[in-house]
Parts: sequence; structure tokens; C-alpha cells
Amino acid sequence: MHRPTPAATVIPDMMSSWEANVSLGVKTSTSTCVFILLLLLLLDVSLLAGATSSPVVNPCCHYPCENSGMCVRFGADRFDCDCTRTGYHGENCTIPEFWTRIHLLLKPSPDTVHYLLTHFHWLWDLINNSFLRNILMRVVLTVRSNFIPSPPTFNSKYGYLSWESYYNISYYTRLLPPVPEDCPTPMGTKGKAVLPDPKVLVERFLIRKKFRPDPQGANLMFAFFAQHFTHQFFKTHHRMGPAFTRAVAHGVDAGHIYGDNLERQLQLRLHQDGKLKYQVIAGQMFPPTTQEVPITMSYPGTVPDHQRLALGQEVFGLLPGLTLYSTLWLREHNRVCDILKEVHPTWGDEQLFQTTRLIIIGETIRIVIEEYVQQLSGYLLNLKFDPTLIFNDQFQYSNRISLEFNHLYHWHPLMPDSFLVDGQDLTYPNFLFNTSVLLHFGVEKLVDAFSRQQAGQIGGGQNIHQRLQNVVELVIKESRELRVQPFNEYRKKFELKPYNSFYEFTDDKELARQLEELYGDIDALEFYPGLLLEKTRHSAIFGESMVEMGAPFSLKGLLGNPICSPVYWKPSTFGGAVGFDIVNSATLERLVCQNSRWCPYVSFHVPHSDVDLPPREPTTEL
Ligand code: ACD
Repeated sequence: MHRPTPAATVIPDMMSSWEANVSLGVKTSTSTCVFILLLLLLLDVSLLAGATSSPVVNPCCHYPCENSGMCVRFGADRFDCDCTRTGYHGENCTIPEFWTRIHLLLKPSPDTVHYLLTHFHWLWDLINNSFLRNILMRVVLTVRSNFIPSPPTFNSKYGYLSWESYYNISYYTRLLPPVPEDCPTPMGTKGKAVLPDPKVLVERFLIRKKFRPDPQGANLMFAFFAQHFTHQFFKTHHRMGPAFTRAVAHGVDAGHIYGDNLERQLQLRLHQDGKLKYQVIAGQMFPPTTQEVPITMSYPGTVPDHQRLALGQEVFGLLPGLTLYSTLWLREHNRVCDILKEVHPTWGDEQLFQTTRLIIIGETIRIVIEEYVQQLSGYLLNLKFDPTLIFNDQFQYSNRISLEFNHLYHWHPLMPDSFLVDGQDLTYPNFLFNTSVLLHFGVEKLVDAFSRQQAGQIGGGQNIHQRLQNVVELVIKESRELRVQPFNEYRKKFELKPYNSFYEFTDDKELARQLEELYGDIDALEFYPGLLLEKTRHSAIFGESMVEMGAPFSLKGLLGNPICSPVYWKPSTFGGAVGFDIVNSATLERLVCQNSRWCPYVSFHVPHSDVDLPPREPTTEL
């Protein structure tokens, strides 16, 4: 159960405590108010005069409504909590209804569930080979998705429901409304009047002293996949501001492969057999240059024309890991086009392109759930991509990307200190915007190298490479501009117990002390620093909050895709059994090995043994 918000503890002076009583006036009897008024009249005039000058605090700044109740301000100093369909009633939505009580009694804690899911190999061997796998997967999907309101609710301009907020898809949505503008402190009522300097926060607590590998064994193939995949739906519209996105599909649309608008897509397409444009170098297919495909890309002036690759996403020239994935998906798209054309000789370019795009989206979602989230979770339950599992459940096939999800996903600690490729140690200056790394080493050697190199642990603090300091500072600055609510409010929203102190939040006493000194109150700790600095779970990539908050956004986003709906999820959508089979059998290894000359070591996990696995024999000719 969450801590109730006692009115007396949040109201600073005499006059305000009267206001607080009035603010609860929706539930306070008239006679009580009259009594308090009379009492006030008897008070010393000077005290009253002093009190009159104290400003009225917007009662919603106290976040008084528990359990997802909606705070609505009435007049200057009153509020009401709308508890409709929260499962709670009473003052501030704190009294559980009958079925909520039962649910709370039976519900295991997230830590217990996580422990069960990551221990007892023998049990999971049995479950994974039985009908129980489907049942548990369905529970994971529905329980997680139910945290995400659908249709979406607020955005950065509207902290209440509005048609504009629903309809204007240029905004990121948000799970919790912004901190009201007129609150006494930046985080509501708790904490100091001024938040800590972002630079101090980042330098002191987030920048890496010594590289700490992810204890779950994620590698750079995982890290670059994360970056490549998420930049199709995290595309902040910097000209319009941090509240806006240019990725208006709000989900997995493969816009990072095909562009986020029709004009870009048409430039990238070959307009023959559904394919994308490409260039051939040493017999291998690579993305074309911007000379051949004149689209906007972000390259510094130093990059020569023949190395300026034209990609779906403007910023993917930044890292060879991103151009590697762009190349793999380009090859996969054109490979699938050939297969579809073979079974549909009558289809024109458009139908081949469109159907292939749906197949690519399906392949992506399968790889994400069954390999990427699997790796991230560390679960022994084999996760399964099977949209039919939830066909009998209430589920909205739509999604809106929230800015909290965007902030949460700044996983820069994954990046290493340098990049080891084919015996060479490439530093950041050698690696950034250097597309020749891909052209020189080729797909196979890069996959092999990235699959063997460890990524950093995301949680626990002090693991971000110094080169990335500015990006992380920007997240904190943007979250302030967007008035993102405190970390503890998000803990409550995701049905987690809010932390009572910094010493409960982290086991590192010195960190706790310094955070307390800077923030003044655990209830004022910010969302993103909270996620990155929370104590990690034992031998895990991050802490409880990242999993419990990240999983709902992710699974709702993945299963909310139209291809997962009963209307779309059938062979004909994907060009018949052949296409459906490609979606249903997609793996990271197939993506690589069906599009390369020989099959390297490919995984989201570093090799289990210390002995490096030798590359396998060449399998597929491109
Ligand atoms: C579960 C599954 C395990 C979840 C483990 C960690 C979740 C943490 C962060 C998000 C993870 C992955 C993101 C993947 C896909 C994003 C898709 C977004 C589509 C719009 O316990 O439930």
C-alpha cells in the first residue's frame, strides 16, 4: 500500500492548514469549516495578517491522489480525486475495493516474481516445454500492457484529458501529467527550491570511472540493436522542442529503414520488384551514397562523399554499428522481395514493397521479444512472440510513444570505452561517423566483433563514457523543461512502493548521502537519475524500476502493432505461407547469416565460455 498524503505534514503554516482543510472541503462538513473560521477570528491579528500574505498552494502539487486517482483542482485551494475505475475509493483513493483487496493479498512482489523467473532451471525446462509457457506469456503480456492507458492521455501541454492531446500525434504522450506550473518547488512541494546542476549530477554520479560490464552478458550487438531499433520511434523533433516527435507512427513501423515520410521512402526505393536502392562493393550489397540518393543525412563536413551512406534514419551514419544493422535490414528487405516475387510473379513493385515491409516489421518484433527482451530480462521462461495468445483478451491495437519511455531508454552505459574489431582497438574519434569501418571490415567481421565485446551495465551509476556526457545532461535538462514528475510518483504509478529514503533507494551510503544533500528529499529525486542510480538487482543489468516501468511500455508497443491484431495476423497479410513463415522463423542469426558470405558468431550475448568460438564455415552466398 502506498503512503497516504497527510494534509497536515505538507502544509507549512497556520493559514495554509486552514486552506488544507478547505482543500479537502469536498469531503469536509460545513459545520467543521464554520468552526475553523470562528477559531481563526479569535487568533492574533498579526498572525492572521502574516498568514494572509502566504500564497495559496495548488493542492495537486502534493500529488494527493493515490492509486492512479486523478487530481482535479477546484477554485484556488480545493481538489478532488477522481477514483473512477482505479479499484479504490474514499479520500484520496486510498481504500481498496473488495476485489482489489483480494488482488493485493495474492499479488507477489516484483522481486519475488523476478527471483522465480531467474532461478530453478529444472522447473523452467519443464514449463518451457509445456502449455504453461503460453499461459505465462499471456499473463506477462496482459499484466504489463494494462499499465499503459489506451487511448493515450496527457501530453506536455495538457495535464488533463483533451481532444488535442489525443488527436495531435506530433506530441509524445505522457503517463503522468506535468508537475503543475504553480508549485512551490520544481518537483511539487518536496525538495529544494532549485534542483541540482545537471552537470554536477552527471559528472559525480553517472560518468564512468572504470568500465563495468553487464553481469547478464549483453554485448555490443545488443547495444547497437537497441540504438538502431529504438530510433525508429524515438525521434525528438528538436526544432519544435522536446515535447514533440517526428516519428508519428508511434511504434515499430521500420521508419528507420524506409524513412519517416513518403518523400524519403520514395527516394530510398529502387522502384523495381519492391526493392530498396543499393550499391555493390566487392560483390557485397551496401546502402547507396547520398550522391545516388539525395536525402538529408547528418554527417560532419569531413566525411567524403563516397562514404556518406543514405539510410532511412538521418543519424545512422554516426556509428558503424548502426550502419551495420541498416545494411543487414537492406539486404533482408531485398532478399524477401526476391522470395515474394517468385511466389507472386504478377505482383508489381508497390505490392512487393508494401508486403515486404510488413514482413520486416514482423521479423523485427519477433527478434525483439524472443531474443532482445529475453536477453535483457535474464528470465528462464522462454519468451514467445505469438499474438494469438491475447486474442481473447481486451486489448487496444494502438500505441503512443511516451516521453517517459524515451527518457527511460537512454541506455548510454551500454557503450564501451573503445571498439575492438579484428584485432584493432578503435577509439571514439576513429569510430564516430566512420562508415569506412563497415565498408573495410564487412558485415561478417563486424558482427563477429560486436557479438564478442561486452556492453556496459546500465544501472548502478558511474558507467557512462565521458564522450556521452552532453547527451545525458540533455535528458536531465529536457525532463525539467517538460516538468516530469518525481521518480517516486512513477514508482507508485507502476504499483511499486515509493522509496522512504535515499538509503533505501541505494546500498551505497556515500551516494545516498550526496543525493540527499543535493535533492533534500527522496520524493524530489528525478525520474531519469532515479532509474540509473537505483540499486541494481543481483547480477542484473539494472534495478527493479527499469524493468517494471520499461516492460509495460515495451510490450504494449510491440503487441499494439497492427500486424499483431486479429485482422492482420494471418498468412495473406505477409504474402501467404512463405512470408508468414519468414516472420514466424525470424532470428538474429538468420538475419545475419542469410545476408552474409559466412556465418560469424552472432548473438546478443558474449560467448558463454572464455574460449572464443571459431567462425563457422561459409553457409550462404549473397
Ligand atoms: C517482462 C519482460 C522483461 C522485461 C525486461 C526489461 C524491460 C525493460 C525495458 C524495456 C525493454 C525492452 C524494450 C523492447 C522493446 C521496445 C518496444 C517498443 C515498441 C514501441 O517482465 O515483462
